[in-house]
Amino acid sequence: MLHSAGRPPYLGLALGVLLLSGCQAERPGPSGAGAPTADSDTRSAPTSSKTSPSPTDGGTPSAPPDGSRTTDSGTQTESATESDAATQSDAAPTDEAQPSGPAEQVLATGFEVPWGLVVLADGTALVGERDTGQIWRLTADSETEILGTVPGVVPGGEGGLLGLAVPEGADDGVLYAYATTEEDNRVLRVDTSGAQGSGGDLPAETVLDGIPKAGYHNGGRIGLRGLDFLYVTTGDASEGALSQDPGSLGGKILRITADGEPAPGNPDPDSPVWSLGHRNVQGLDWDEDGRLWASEFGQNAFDEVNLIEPGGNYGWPQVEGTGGEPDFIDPVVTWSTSEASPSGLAVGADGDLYVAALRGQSLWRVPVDGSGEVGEPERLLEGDYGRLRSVVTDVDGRLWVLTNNTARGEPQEGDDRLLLLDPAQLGP
Ligand SMILES: [Ca+2]
Repeated sequence: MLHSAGRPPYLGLALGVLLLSGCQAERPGPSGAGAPTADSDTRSAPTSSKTSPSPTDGGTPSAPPDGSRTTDSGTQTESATESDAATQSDAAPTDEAQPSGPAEQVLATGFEVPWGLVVLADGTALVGERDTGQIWRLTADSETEILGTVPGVVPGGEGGLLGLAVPEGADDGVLYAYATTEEDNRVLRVDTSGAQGSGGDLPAETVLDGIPKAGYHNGGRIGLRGLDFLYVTTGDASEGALSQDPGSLGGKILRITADGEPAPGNPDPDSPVWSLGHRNVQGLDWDEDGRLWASEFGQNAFDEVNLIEPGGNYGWPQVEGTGGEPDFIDPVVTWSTSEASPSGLAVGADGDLYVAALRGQSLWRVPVDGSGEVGEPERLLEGDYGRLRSVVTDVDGRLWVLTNNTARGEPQEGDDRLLLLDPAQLGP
């Protein structure tokens, strides 16, 4: 189990490792010492690390969004309105900014386009890399190793190895993965029980296939409730009409059994569709009362957080943001796309929502009261770590966050990183 008081033991081991890795002149590729058994991989493992305590002015929240929105030109992809010129290159990195206060620790550095993140009850983290299809394991005692590779992943655009999920309480090496393949997006069940850290292909079987894929809007998050049902977020694959088509798996939140069948209790018992009218959902989590919250990329103007109801229609492509139309369910939170572009979402131990923003380069905290009413979002870590991809709450209520600067944006030395945050210490 994780230590509920004080830092976990591995944090103390890591400072020197970061300093060593900071001297290296080249990337890409995870650097470092901590590791490895990655003998079949030319890269070394991501480095377990910890930043030096050099607080900056980062983390001071800016004003929450108000009613005056700016509208960007162009369709929003995960970063379409950013400069994509700064995609990952072999060039030496610029000086690394190391924003870190007592509320934050950098657990590992050097991931290449990380996306999926699972934190197990024993403090082990699994991190999937979108384009390599590799899964890294960071153990609670600071060991970082490559677990293996999900077979059949065909990265392209925003597609690749995306969300990961492990059934609560399972101890048999079952890992669910959302992956873009040659034909489609699909949910795979990966067997990690025999993984020896060799980096080779992991055994995998298809749970659900036929989810539309495209360069943009692949969705990709998997949520699990207990051991039984998988909730899968999909995107419209750049074809908005799919979102309103109940026969398409695109632009939906799906609810399926471990065998890929429509889960008992679905609105249409013969369909895996749980909710529809989504553009590109990449974050979801449940609160203590069982409410399902999901984050969604908007197009030009409004990103969304939605409270998901079974059978609910969330409006895309007819409505972006708040439309007030009776047939559609309006979001409970909207941001301008420049403020957010929200990928991962986690419900914190405090019941608030934490949303990892790519373009907004922030962690947004959305207060939620006991009745499910949301308050004004609060912007945390603005710009401190660049683009943020994923956020997970662990059993001790801490937040684990993956950055996303090696795919787009402006990678700094050490990117991409796995962060550990104490939400109680974040903010003003
Ligand atoms: Ca909507």
